[in-house]
Amino acid sequence: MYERSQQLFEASQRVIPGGVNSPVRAFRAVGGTPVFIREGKGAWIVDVDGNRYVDYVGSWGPMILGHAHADVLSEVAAAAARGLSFGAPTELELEMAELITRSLPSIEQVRLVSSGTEAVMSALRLARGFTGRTLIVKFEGCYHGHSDFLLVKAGSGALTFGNPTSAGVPAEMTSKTLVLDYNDPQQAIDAFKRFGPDIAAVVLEPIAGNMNFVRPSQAFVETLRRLCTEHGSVLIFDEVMTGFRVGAQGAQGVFAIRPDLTTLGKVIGGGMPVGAFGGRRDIMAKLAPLGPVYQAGTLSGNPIAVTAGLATLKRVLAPGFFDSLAKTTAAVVDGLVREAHIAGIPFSAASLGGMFGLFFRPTPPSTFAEVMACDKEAFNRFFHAMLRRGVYLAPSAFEAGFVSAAHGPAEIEATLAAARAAFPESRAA
Ligand code: KE4
Repeated sequence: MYERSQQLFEASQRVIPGGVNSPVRAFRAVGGTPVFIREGKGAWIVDVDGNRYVDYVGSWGPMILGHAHADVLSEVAAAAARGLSFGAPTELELEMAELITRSLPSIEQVRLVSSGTEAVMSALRLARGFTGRTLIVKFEGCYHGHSDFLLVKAGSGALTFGNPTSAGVPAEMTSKTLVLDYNDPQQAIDAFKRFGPDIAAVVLEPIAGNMNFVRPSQAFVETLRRLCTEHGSVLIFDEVMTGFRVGAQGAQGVFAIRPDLTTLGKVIGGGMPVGAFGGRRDIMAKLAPLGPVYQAGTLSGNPIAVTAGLATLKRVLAPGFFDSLAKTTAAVVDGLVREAHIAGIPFSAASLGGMFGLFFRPTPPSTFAEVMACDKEAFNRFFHAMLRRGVYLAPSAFEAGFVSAAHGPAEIEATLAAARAAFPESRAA
């Protein structure tokens, strides 16, 4: 069933650390051999052994139109024929910046980069440069890319500064990062009481997709907005995952919160490397070449990547796109909950737009601790039972899932039929 993937994985491990170019792809969280993908079309991917899967990873969010969308491919091909990269301004970057600033009113100016990590790293440097302060507040369970000062876990006691979660990150790099509990407004209030004048920025995933799928309470996001306003700190919504994924105006539209800076990625590249950060004009004015905060990138705004992103966003922003996508996502998760209950499995799910979370616990979690208490082993058994039946879920109990516009009744039926057999197999032997 997976012979060719196994061969390729063995060979890859000889020349690529762990055999993969990004750790989560190695299946270490779920066990087993990662399947190597040969091609994708619409909602489906095919591995090198010819096994077909309904894809709920979608390259971790970008493939919101589905794989190999004909119109996107033809626009990318036409752009490629005009040259791949110039390192000079192009009209395409203006078109992308105007589309983003039109779609997200909190973004008055925007800078394109090549990844989400780069977007968040740059936004935080900009926030520090703008405020002249150093402290950063983040939340346990949120992931913002692999910049040194964000690879941090909560300090030993409440309101103590973070410790590195990765080797190679010196303690002083995380000593200015305070890690608080997601969805705990009081703790944020206490932190600002103690450190407010020194806090440069608060950064959060406005729906946490890197600890599965956790929605913030309205009180939590409103409290953060109020605290940042009162103390002159920069509120950063990391919408790399939620931007143009949970709705036309991202999570900031869902919660009606105007962040000072927003980071974007994934969908805005349509599968090609694009990230972005932007927000208040007075903050963006501090950025080189206008101001003293340096940031740069050889392939920032690359015309081919931007073409893929524009071709994707134009279709995503068409009237009714998210209504239809949200209906498909709800049909998938509601069906899974129904099948789990028929099988007598403690299971719940949550979703917004084209993003969802699956939990082996009776109710959706609202905190990092509750996510950590989910039955991870049951998920891992379910993951493989679904994989064997042609459904490709995110290979980790702590990752969100993604639906594309190409998912339809056939994919939903295939998914629920697989789940009907897989849920009983999620029980411990
Ligand atoms: P990238 O550097 O991977 O483009 O973006 C980093 C990033 C920043 N902010 C948020 C909210 C993110 O979700 C991410 C990246 N997400 C992961 C999926 N959990 C990417 C998958 C991977 O690491 O391979």
